[in-house]
Amino acid sequence: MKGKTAALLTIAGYDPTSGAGVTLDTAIFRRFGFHGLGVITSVTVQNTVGVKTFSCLRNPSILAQYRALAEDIEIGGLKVGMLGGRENIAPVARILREQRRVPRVVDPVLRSSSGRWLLPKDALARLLPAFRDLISVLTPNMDEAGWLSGVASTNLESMKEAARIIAGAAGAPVVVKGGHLSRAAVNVLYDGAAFHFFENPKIPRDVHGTGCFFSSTLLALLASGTALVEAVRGATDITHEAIGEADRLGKGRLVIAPATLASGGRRPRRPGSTGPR
Ligand code: PXL
Repeated sequence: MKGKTAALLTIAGYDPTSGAGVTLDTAIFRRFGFHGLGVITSVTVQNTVGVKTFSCLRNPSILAQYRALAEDIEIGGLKVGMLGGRENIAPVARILREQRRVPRVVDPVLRSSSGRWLLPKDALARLLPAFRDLISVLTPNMDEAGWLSGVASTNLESMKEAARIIAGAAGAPVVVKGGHLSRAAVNVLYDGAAFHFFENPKIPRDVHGTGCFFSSTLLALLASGTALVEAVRGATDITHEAIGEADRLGKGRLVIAPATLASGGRRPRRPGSTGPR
């Protein structure tokens, strides 16, 4: 008889293109052999060109959606993406507290690439205090790291400083994703004691959803029992591959290709990380 397959949960927004958000995250969980559960925080109206508008989902509430799943299904790990409104911060903090025995990845989605705030700016200051000591790892991009830390992240030194400040405020390790650095794509992990750097050549392609892809992949690796540094290395390299394989869906940005999301999708061909600096 086959054993029970573990389930991973994403708490995130709905992107009708599936280029990001809950439907991308659950596809990634399945790629790694997990069931994919989703709690929707917000509904966006968008296409590959950009986000036109969104609304924060109040009914059914996040907690009602979550309770129905948690009373029935064992959750092996969870990821938080777009929250969509300040009213979603407290219920998500409660869920993170309830699930503190499993890996919890928080991707602080603050703004779309097309420039729309996906968490109202006035909620920004509440995020880290509310989630303090409830997170396994936090995954801001360079812009988000700047807004969360107050240190504009433009190069490795400022990414390190921002990571240290955010880790202190969140009580958790932080990966600052450096896909927008000018020379190479370098992710910087601060684990509370040391910095680790994960480098790949830059691929000059504009791909939507790479932040969701990275954080969901990281959760799947952590939930598979991979230690943090190795999981960040794996997620970095798998995301690099996914960017190389990305597809054109509409008139705007590229999206992650269906083949990349296929069950048992390809693993990275080579180690793409550098040692500590
Ligand atoms: O890529 C950030 C992001 C995350 N989640 C949802 C989104 C977006 C950007 O548009 O729509 C639901």
